[in-house]
Amino acid sequence: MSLNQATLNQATISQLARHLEAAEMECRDVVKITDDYPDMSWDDAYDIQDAIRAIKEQRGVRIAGLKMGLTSHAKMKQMGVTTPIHGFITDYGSIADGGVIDTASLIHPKVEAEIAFVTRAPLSGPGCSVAAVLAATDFILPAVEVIDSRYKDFRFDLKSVIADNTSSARYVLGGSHRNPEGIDLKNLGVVMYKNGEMVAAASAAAVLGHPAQSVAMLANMLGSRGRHIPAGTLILTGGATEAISVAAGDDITVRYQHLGSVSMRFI
Ligand code: OOG
Ligand code: MG
Repeated sequence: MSLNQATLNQATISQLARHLEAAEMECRDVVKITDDYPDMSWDDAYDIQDAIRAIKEQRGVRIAGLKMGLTSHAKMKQMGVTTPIHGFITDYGSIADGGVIDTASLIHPKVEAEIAFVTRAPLSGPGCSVAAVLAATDFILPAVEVIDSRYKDFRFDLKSVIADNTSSARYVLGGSHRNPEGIDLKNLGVVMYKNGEMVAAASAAAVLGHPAQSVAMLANMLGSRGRHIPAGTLILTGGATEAISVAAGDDITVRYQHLGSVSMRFI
C-alpha cells in the first residue's frame, strides 16, 4: 500500500471533521486525533481538512485564502516537526488592522509574524519556483496570523494538525501593500512587540530561504492533489519567528521593514 493511500473510510473522515469543527465552534480543546487513528495517512489528514472546509461553506462561510504553516526553522523547532503544511483562512477569521480580538472566542491563541502574497495569475505545480511566484505576484502585505490549535496544549503531530486546518483561527492584514519588485524580500526584517516589549525578530529569509518559496511549495503541494492556486488568491506564507502566546490585555504590534506595521489588542 502506498504511504499516501487513504486508510480511513468516508464516514470516519466526516465524523472527524465534525468533531474538529465542533471543537472550534464550541471553543474547547480535544486530544489529537491520531491517538485514536494512528494509521491515518497524509491524504486522510487533508481529506478531513477538506471536509471541514465543506462544512463551513455549507454554513455560508467564505474561504478568504490559503496558508502555509511550519515553513520556518523557528516554527518547526517549536512544534517538533520538519515538514511544512497548508490550510485555508476564512472570512470570519479576518480582523482589521488595529482591531480587537476576543480571547473568549478562542482556546489558547498565539500570534505569528508573516508575509502575505496576493496572486494575479494562477500558479500550479509540480515545478513551481520562486521565479514563477514573483512573476505571478500582484502585491505583498504584512500579516499577523492568530493560530489556535484545537488540540490540548498545542500538542499534535503533523497529520493531526493538517486535519485541524493547521490551527487556522484569525489573521490581521496590514494596510500598506507593495509590489515586491525593488524590495529585497529575502532580507526583509520583522520585529514583534508584545505590550511594547520586543518578543521576537527575524528576517523573511527564515521562511524557507525566501517567502516566495513558501508560495511555490504550496502550488507544488496542491499540484499533488490535482489543484492549483487561482489568480487573486491571498496566501499567508508562515510565521518567520516562533509563535508567541497571548492573553486578554495583550497588545501586539509587528513592524515590517518596507511594509509598515500591523497591530491588534486582545481582550
Ligand atoms: C500549526 C500552524 C503553523 C505557521 O505559520 O507556521 C503556522 C501550529 O503551529 O499550530 O500557521
Ligand atoms: Mg501561520
